Amino acid sequence: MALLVALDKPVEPGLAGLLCRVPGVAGVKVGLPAALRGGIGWARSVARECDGLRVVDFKLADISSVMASTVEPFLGHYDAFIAHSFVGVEGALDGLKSLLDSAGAKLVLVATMSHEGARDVYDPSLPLVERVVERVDPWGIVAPATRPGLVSRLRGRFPGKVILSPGVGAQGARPGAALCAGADYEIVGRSIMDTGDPVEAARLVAAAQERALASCGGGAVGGG
Ligand code: BMP
Repeated sequence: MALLVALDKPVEPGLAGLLCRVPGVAGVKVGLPAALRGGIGWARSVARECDGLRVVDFKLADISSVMASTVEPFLGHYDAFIAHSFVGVEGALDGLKSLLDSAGAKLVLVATMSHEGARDVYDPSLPLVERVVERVDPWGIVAPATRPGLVSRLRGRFPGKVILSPGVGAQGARPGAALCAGADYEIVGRSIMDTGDPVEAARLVAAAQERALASCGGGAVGGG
């Protein structure tokens, strides 16, 4: 179970549930454009349909009180929340982490990103980001499937953290590339959702992950 389907547009009722039941699909990640267009009620209905890992991805980057009020409507409905690491600890990630801990929810910090522009600021800042990760102690980190070397580096640095890797499919990485480098989950959006049959597309991506893992000698994935 190593595939997280990224919902960046609202989907029809029932589809999230079908996707979550595809073998190999671990859960869904709801992005800001989907939540803005679908609304909080839609996002909660997605969470009710899917009994896998449910992640809210608003890439939070603000002071803690604002991040707290952003996540509050989703607490009790979603399992994990993604925030940027560059906002730092005091007055920002410390408060968010405490809130999520007290609500029984998980924090995921972006370590670096999958697009080319991540080389401008995020990549050179990786040593600083790693220090933030050490201090905040999130459940998981985001690392790019497009650059599996960085996934390996972060896996070595943080053996106990769950690694979520976007960039498979539309951004060019092949299914399994990040899993073979040490990620627990690959996040896949458009190459599943922008097809005529997202359920079948998810099945195909999950099967491709399995084949890649078999050939790189990867073991059970989808840690938590
Ligand atoms: P797609 O498979 O369509 O490229 O979507 C990737 C998903 O992963 C999007 O929801 C995006 O917000 C997210 N993502 C990313 O692409 N790169 C990152 O570095 C971090 C992300 O969360």
